[in-house]
Amino acid sequence: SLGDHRAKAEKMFGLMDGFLKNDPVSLQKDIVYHVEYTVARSRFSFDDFEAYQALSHSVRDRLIERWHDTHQYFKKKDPKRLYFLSLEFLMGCSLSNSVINLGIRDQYVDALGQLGFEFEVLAEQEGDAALGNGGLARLSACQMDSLATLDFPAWGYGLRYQYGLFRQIIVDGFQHEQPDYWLNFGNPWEIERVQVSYAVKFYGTVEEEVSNGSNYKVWIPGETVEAVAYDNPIPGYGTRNAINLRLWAAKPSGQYDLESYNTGDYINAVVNRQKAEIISNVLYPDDRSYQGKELRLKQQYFFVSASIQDIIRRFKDVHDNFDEFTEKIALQINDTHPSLAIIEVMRVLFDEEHLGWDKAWDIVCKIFSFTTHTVQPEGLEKIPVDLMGSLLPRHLQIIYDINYKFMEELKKKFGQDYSRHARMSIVEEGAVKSIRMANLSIVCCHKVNGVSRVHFELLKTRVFKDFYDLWPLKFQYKTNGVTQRRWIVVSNPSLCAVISKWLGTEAWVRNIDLLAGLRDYASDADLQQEWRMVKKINKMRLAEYIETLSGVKVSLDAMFDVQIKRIHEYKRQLLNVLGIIHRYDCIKSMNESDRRKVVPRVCIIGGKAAPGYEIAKKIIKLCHAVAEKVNNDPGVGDLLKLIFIPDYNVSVAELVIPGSDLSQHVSTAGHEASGTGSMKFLMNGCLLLATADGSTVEIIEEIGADNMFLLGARVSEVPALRDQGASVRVPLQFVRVVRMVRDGYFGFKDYFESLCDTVENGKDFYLLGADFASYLEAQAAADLAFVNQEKWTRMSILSTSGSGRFSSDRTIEEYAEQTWGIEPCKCPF
Ligand code: BZD
Repeated sequence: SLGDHRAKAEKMFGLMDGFLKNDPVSLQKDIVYHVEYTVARSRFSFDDFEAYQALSHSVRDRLIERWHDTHQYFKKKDPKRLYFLSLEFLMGCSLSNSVINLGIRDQYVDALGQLGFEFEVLAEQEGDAALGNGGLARLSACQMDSLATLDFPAWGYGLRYQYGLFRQIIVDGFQHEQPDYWLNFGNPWEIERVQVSYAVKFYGTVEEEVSNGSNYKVWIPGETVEAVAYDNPIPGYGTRNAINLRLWAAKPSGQYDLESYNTGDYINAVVNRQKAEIISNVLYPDDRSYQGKELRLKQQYFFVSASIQDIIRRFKDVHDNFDEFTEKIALQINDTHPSLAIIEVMRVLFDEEHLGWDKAWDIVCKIFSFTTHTVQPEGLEKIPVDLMGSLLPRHLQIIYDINYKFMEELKKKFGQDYSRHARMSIVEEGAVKSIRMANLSIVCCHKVNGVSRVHFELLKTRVFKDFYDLWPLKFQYKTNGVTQRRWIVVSNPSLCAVISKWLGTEAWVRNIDLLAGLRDYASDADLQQEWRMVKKINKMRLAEYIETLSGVKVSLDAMFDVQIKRIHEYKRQLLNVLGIIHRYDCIKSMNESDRRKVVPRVCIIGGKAAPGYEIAKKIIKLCHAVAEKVNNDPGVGDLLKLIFIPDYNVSVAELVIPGSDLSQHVSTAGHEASGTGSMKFLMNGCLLLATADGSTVEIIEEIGADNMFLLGARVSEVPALRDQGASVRVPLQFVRVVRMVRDGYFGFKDYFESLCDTVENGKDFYLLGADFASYLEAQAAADLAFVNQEKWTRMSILSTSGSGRFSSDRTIEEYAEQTWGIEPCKCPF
């Protein structure tokens, strides 16, 4: 009975000593306890990795307490919840972030110090959780941090890949990919929930069934796989709230095919069951192009189906009908990758809950919103109809039904404008008939968000023009943001201390607008000196890392000029390398007195190329070929160094960003939907050398064009330049540096030929030649500014102080109010 249950719960609670304590002795006891009993090593003999494991488990215990309380509290209050669905999350490391958000870092540093351990050394034992590709995936992680910190009742849902994004290793300057089996040594940050599991169905047929005098469709699946939950607590900063990121892993289903067992082929039957796990095995490493692959579609539906079952189960725990569904649930889909969720909810409400089409449709249209991260129409997801029909036969029918009604609506509105109907249809006719997932999402969601103002303009005028004309109010944008907790507090403790000292408060960690207060001191000599000191410390850390990696010693007096991001033609790492070649060429031809005026540079490039992206891989090889020549040229010395940092990931970014002076964001205008790396550099007081693309346009408004180095054609100028083709004006320096590569000045003449072809003879789609002169000018302006350290430091302080708008806290507040309609639900301390 309930009374018994309560008595039991009270008795159990009485056995606990209240909440875990955070004084040094309690922490030490906990750590030693975990060494002995969790890691199962003797407390007299364990290494740094085992100490890290024990430490993590003691932090995890504290996370779990808050996470339990938060969910108890959410359950009691039953607020409208946000469910954030994303196929990718780039969480990076958890230890440092957790202790900072829990507010117990100093206590741990002390406790460990007394045991003879250094917190930082143990933290380095942790490996990155890299369950995503690039900007989209890191954005999800930043947004989870903000959702928790701002006390929003939110859940994240995703896929627990066994292999995260591949590890990049460089052999003779070429990229090779190695599997990232990140779970090899266990993962203390997750909680396996074997009892939280759902059956996910695939294939099979659809049959008619009569129930209560009505006809219903019943899906008879051909295969069933079990989804098991792994929960990852996400602690907020300065709050007791800790929300949940639930990742699904595929396991063989509880039900099994009796027949194969009865035929006596026991071994094969077991082996076949095991194949179910393949679904959550590996992350697709392509961050743009979409191929209609069956496994990818399976991954999408697998995670969507499990999440929707979980969400509906939670709702039904406290509600006995669906009347309040739309007041309690908001579902956000991160790009179109989880858009099958829309159809799945429709299927469950219509086929299983028998709500009737209109009611089910009405609910669906009220709860879903989606954000697109793409600029290129070619980048939009399409799923071949044959594939959809075989894997998810009932979903395909529902998509057709939705499309039929939508086409009827279009006819009423636009009459016989068939080309418009064809453009807007969810189903694309053609050689391969496919489902356009973006069209599907726009039709079914109540809001479609872009990720920057420029992106929004492109959506309205190009990518989704027809839809914008039909439903202008559906379209909005929320400029992306990043979390200052990870990108300043965790990764740049020295800067964090200086900021808090000068603002006289740590409140900016939760209220980023306060950073603007630094503006008043931008020219203050004392702040400037402290600011430069911080930069120096961070450059030292980075220089040490570079030396360990590459054996190259770099000068701390040089300007550290950094470009780190996925390698793409549109991001124009090639423009950067050609600029470096030009610089090298100039230095070589200088006399001694001119050389004394050169501002020394350490050029740092890092990023992964998708495994099948040939040109991107050639850009990586070119970086290495140029580095080999430049770094070993005794005539150049410290004036120029080029370093390629291998295996770029979140942790590498945490080290590199604070140590950079200048960072490059030089995409061809109109190609970067937003860009979030620039925001992290901005927060850390690194100056930007950038094109007026994506979020940069808004950064200019915040810090002023004279506090950065702008270059290149604008979005509006790009089409005309493209039309000029081979007759576009290209400076002689450009012709010369490309010629050097073509002629084999850096070796590998034949290999680089096709790379050179992408920027010459009228084929320079990304306009490297057209922007080259402007690029060199911007670089020269950066040199000039760097010589005047007072001016530079002032620009740097103004960059940090103007970065407030680019906190994900602001982005999330906007989503909460304008898109999701959710409110904070703060768990009492
Ligand atoms: O999303 C990126 C955009 O290119 C950036 O401009 C933007 O800042 C961020 C965040 O909004 N897009 C991606 O990162 N896209 C992917 O990673 C991706 C992954 C799988 C399939 C398609 C795209």
